[in-house]
Amino acid sequence: MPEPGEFVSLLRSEAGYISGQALARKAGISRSAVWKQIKALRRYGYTVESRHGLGYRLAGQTDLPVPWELARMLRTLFVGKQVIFHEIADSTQNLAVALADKPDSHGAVVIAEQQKSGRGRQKRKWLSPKGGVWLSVVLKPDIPTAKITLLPFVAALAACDAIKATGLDARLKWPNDVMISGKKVAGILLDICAEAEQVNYAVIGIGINANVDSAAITARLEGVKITSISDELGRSVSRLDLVKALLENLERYYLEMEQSGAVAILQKWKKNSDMLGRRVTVTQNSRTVQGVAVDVNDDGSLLLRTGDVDVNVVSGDISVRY
Ligand code: BT5
Repeated sequence: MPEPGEFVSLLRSEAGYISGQALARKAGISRSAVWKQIKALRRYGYTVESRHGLGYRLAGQTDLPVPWELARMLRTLFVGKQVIFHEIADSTQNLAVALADKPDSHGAVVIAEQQKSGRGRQKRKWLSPKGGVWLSVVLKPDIPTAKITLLPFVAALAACDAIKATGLDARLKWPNDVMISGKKVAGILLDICAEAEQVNYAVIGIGINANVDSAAITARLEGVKITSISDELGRSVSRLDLVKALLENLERYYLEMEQSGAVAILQKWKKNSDMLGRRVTVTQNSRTVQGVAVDVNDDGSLLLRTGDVDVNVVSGDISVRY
């Protein structure tokens, strides 16, 4: 049985209709197997027209980030050379962590159309209905363990750029949320396996509310302001184009971090953020601290001015007063 990617390229190579018989011959499969392949392509989001007496014609592309389409489109050196796609998964993060132990998994990407148990930071839940972009990337960075805190900044910057390419004004909020008009549109998660000096692997999880109904998500969360690309634009975007941009940006910023270090990445991060200089409330577990967000230090921690005292905040959630 040919892979869906091989079958779709057979259809794509035809200018017009191709008969079921000719398709069966070219693919080396039976007529009923052709029908199964057509049904599978439609499930993956392709429009395949069928006309009595003429056969089949590929009339519309998929918008799903399936591996064979990404393989045609991605201009990267290592990110996304291996892509695993699931229509439904518990969490792409868990699947990618399992993959990370394998050799040659540097740059491997696990994508799900829907997640049943998407994870946020600190064991929080990440709601992941159909329509979103939910993916995890395995990275084996050649950087000291102390610098690993920069990876989420690299990923947030990549997501922010990809969302901006759809025409929206996306901004970054410390530590690594992507926001539109003060509402969260994307989040980043980092899992690492490291020794004192050396990182064995890192898995970066990226969740983007692409074509999801943010009201339906908000209804299941308390007091969290969220949005989606489709709600902001008033139309759907291609998840395939979004993932292509995201992975290409991720590789570009990752290489920049390896070559030029923290400062260049953090400078770009700060340029895309509008929270520096503003009053913020930091929540760490049940403790809250208020102050002015003065800067992001070279290790990624937040420099917070409370009265006359400057403190470094390493982790936490912040709300910004605009
Ligand atoms: C994050 O956590 O923002 C990290 C999210 C990472 C998700 C990706 S999807 C692919 C990969 N596989 C996974 O299983 N996870 C990663 P945090 O900052 O802790 O935010 C979590 C909080 O955001 C939750 O407690 C909710 O309040 C809120 N939330 C849940 N689902 C959301 C959604 N779809 N959009 C916006 N906010 C959401």
